[in-house]
Amino acid sequence: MKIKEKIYNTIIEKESNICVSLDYTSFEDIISVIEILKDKIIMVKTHCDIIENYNDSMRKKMVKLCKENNIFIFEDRKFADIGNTFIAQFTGGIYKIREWCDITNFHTLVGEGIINEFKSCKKESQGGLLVAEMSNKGNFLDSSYRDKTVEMAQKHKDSIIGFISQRKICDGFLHLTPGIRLRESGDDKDQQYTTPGEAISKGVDILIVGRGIITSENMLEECEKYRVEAWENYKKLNNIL
Ligand code: 5BU
Repeated sequence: MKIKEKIYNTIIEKESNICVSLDYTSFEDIISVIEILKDKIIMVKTHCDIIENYNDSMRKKMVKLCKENNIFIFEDRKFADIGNTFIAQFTGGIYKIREWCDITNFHTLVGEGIINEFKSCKKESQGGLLVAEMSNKGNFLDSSYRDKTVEMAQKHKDSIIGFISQRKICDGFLHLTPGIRLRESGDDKDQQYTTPGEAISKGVDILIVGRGIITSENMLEECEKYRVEAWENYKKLNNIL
C-alpha cells in the first residue's frame, strides 16, 4: 500500500487528524512526548536541525516508537535549492534525513528540479509535500504561487502526496495545516492561528499542532481536546460513520 493510503487509513483507525509538532531541542523530550501522546496522534513533525543532542541511537529509538504505534514521521525541512544540493542535504550531513523520515516537504519557488531528484533518491515508501500556503503574517505565497504549486503536484503524483496549506486546494491529495490553536489567534511573533474546527471545515485532513499542545500542563488532556474537535468535524464533513 502507498503511503498516502496508509495515512488515510491510520486517520480512520486511530480516529485522529493530529500531527504534533515536536519543536524540542532535546531528543529526550521528543521521545517522552511521543510516549504520552501515542494513541491520540497519527503523525509527528520534527525540525531535526534544532535538536541539540541529535544522534543516531536516539533517532532509531524515535523511529521504533513511531513504527510500533502507527505514527508517521514528517521532517519539516522545507527543502529549497538546486537538485544537487538537495540530494546532499536529504541523504547526508549529520541528519541523513532519507534514512528515517516518512514524509518531508519542499518549497516550490525553486521549480520542479528538486522534485525530480527527490523521486530519484527517495525510498519507495517515502512521500513529499509541497508548501502551497503558509500560516505566518506577510508571507509571499499568493494565489498564483498556490496554483502553480498545485500544477507541480499534479505532474508528480508518484512522489508528491499532498500539500501544506490552509485549506483544501486540490482533490486527491492530502492537506496538512499548521497554525492551529484552540484559544489564541497568534503568538508574539508572526504566527497566525485558526481553530481545529475551522481548519477542518476548509477540507483539510491533518492538523499540525505545536505549542497549543506541547506547552500545556497536561498534554494528553489538551491533545484530546484538539483530537475530538478535529475528528468530530472531519467525520461529518467526510460522511464517516
Ligand atoms: P506552533 O507551535 O503550533 O505555532 O508550531 C507550528 C509548527 O509548524 C512549527 O514547527 C512551524 O515551523 C511549522 N509551520 C508553521 O507554523 N506554518 C507554516 O506555514 C509552515 C510550517 Br509551512
